[in-house]
Amino acid sequence: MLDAFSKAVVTADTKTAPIGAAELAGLKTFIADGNKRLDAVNFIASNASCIVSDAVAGMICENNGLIQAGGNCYTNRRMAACLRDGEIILRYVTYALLAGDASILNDRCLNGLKETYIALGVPTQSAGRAVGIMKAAAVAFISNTASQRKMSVTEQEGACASLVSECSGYFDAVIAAIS
Ligand SMILES: CCC1=C(C)/C(=C/C2=NC(=C\c3[nH]c(/C=C4\NC(=O)[C@H](C)[C@H]4CC)c(C)c3CCC(=O)O)/C(CCC(=O)O)=C2C)NC1=O
Repeated sequence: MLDAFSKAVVTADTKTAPIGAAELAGLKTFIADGNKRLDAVNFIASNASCIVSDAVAGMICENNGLIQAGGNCYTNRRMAACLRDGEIILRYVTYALLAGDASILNDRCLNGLKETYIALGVPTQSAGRAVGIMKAAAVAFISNTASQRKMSVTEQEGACASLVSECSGYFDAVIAAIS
């Protein structure tokens, strides 16, 4: 598992190079944006169950076959497994956002997930759709545009744009890994 700092060190070491000015500038931005990052992580994490249940409900609404006999969310056991997977994925995305690095998401959550899903008959396209809905919700929370749940923070126009795109990238990585 790496964070933005360890990543800079490991990357420099594999090139047997010193930490360069560009890497330091990147880390300075990481520190300067630290409070925004923590707010974003907190906002997603504290709304996690709402984000997950909304995404799974939306996915099922669009594809009712999932909860009918033969569907992969049919029976409470499978429905619970699906909601749990949504929570696991969202949790690892928030870890990556906190660390500013995707390695924990890749190593501990996505590694082998597609193979697991294929072996169990979990429809990866539907799983990708649920992740896509979670992405939209997380983006709304980071940019504080979730209509029903506004957080009281000092708002600067476009201030969280880079966090939005970074977090979107983690969700896109999940979708790519299971597609
Ligand atoms: C390290 C992190 C980690 C991950 C990522 C993880 C995923 C994971 N999801 C599983 C099952 C499952 N995952 C789903 C998920 C879904 N079915 C659908 O139709 C939807 C598309 C989707 C929800 C969005 C379902 C239904 C099962 C149970 C499948 C079965 O047993 O028939 C299983 C098999 C074992 C079990 O049932 O617990 C694993 C290992 N476990 C972990 O420990």
